[in-house]
Amino acid sequence: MPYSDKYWQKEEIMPRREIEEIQLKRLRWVVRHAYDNVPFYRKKFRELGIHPDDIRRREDIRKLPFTTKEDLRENYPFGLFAVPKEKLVRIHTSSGSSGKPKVVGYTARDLENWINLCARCLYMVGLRSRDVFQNMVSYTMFTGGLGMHYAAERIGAMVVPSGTGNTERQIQFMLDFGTTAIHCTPSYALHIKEVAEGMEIDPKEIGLRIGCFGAEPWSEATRKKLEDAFDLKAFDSYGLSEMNGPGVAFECEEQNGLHIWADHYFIEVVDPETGEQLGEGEKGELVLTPLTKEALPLIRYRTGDITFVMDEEKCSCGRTHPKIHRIIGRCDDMIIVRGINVFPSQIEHVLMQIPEVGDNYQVVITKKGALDEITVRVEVKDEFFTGELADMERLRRKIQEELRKELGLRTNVELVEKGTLERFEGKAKRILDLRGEV
Ligand code: DLL
Repeated sequence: MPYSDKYWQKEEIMPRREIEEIQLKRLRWVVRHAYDNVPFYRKKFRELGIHPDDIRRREDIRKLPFTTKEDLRENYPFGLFAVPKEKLVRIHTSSGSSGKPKVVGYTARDLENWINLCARCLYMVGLRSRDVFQNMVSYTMFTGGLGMHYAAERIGAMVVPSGTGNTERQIQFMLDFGTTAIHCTPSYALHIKEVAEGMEIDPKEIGLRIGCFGAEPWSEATRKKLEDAFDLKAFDSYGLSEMNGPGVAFECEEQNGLHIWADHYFIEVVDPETGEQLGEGEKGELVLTPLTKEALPLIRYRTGDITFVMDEEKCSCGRTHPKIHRIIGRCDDMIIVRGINVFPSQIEHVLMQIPEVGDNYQVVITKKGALDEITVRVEVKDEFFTGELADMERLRRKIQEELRKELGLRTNVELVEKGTLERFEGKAKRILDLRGEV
């Protein structure tokens, strides 16, 4: 049994040099595996005049081609798989914004590795066998449900597989079963808080200790809001279906950056425009190569997620794996207004610090002539909704000013009553891009 109250894995604390040795060994394996078993890669490698034997040092990864989301879609469903179908034991999909979903597959060994990595994450944030873990994400094609479910079981926690929806019942379960840890998107956690308050239950009374929140960008201000409301510690969880699902990177007790498991993923950050590799501390697109995946060995996969690798210094938790900054946004979520780049997470960060602002907002992007305009629709907390026009105008200007200070540009702000905007059980869709509309 790899997990117990007294044990954590030696892989988490081994010297960086050893991690790098493992990386090289596994990189060479995965490149050879892809070349031998995926015609797509053999063709690409030949076009570039490279061969798996050319990978002698870790730096040689730069010689390899990137793999994109489009490559996965174009090879729908199983075109990039490296094993025959009878070796697969499960598939999941990731629904993109358009077209065919991306299909990802697992051999029995892939599943073992994945469960183990997710268990590492949960153990890292303090989940133990005495905990009750309520898993409030979708259990179907989304990787978040089954991925974390098996990991919490492996630690020996009692799992409540409640999935999404029926929020009042979720809260009742928490109270009845003595839930101590929850897993959901941060936007669903905000919704749970609101519903609990509506049921006249103080979220603090539920008795939660640990919140694992991920699958979408969220901000430091939202963390504070959730921690204060539920009296728990909130940890950021990052992953993507193409790299198994959750369990790629996770915050430790320090809550300052996410440890990314370098014995299973080779990490690069590149300039999204040029593909050039960037150094530590430089913000760019995260590129990942899974080092142990048998079913789907994607080489230099462009995640589309913006972050940077944090300083080398050893983390106070003792783990030696590098850390990435919380995801700042996705390349395709970036809004460019009058030459200024804006990520929705920056808007969220400002709004969640303003006491009068409720938990829900929406960002509408429109075109006025040649220029893009941002309108931020904000729900006002009941207790601040006075109905007095002058009060509302004062608040509107205040929000506009706070946003201007952070973003460096003027936005339109529209105040709406609590309950006006859509609530989310999974990943929130807070951006409404109307630029394509006439
Ligand atoms: O969202 C896997 C997951 C499940 C992660 C549960 C964490 C918890 P996909 O549906 O394939 O997989 O979506 C992956 O979601 O490329 C990011 O853009 C975004 N994302 C995931 N986690 C975070 C996070 C799952 N912590 C895509 N912060 C990724 C910001 C995140 N964005």
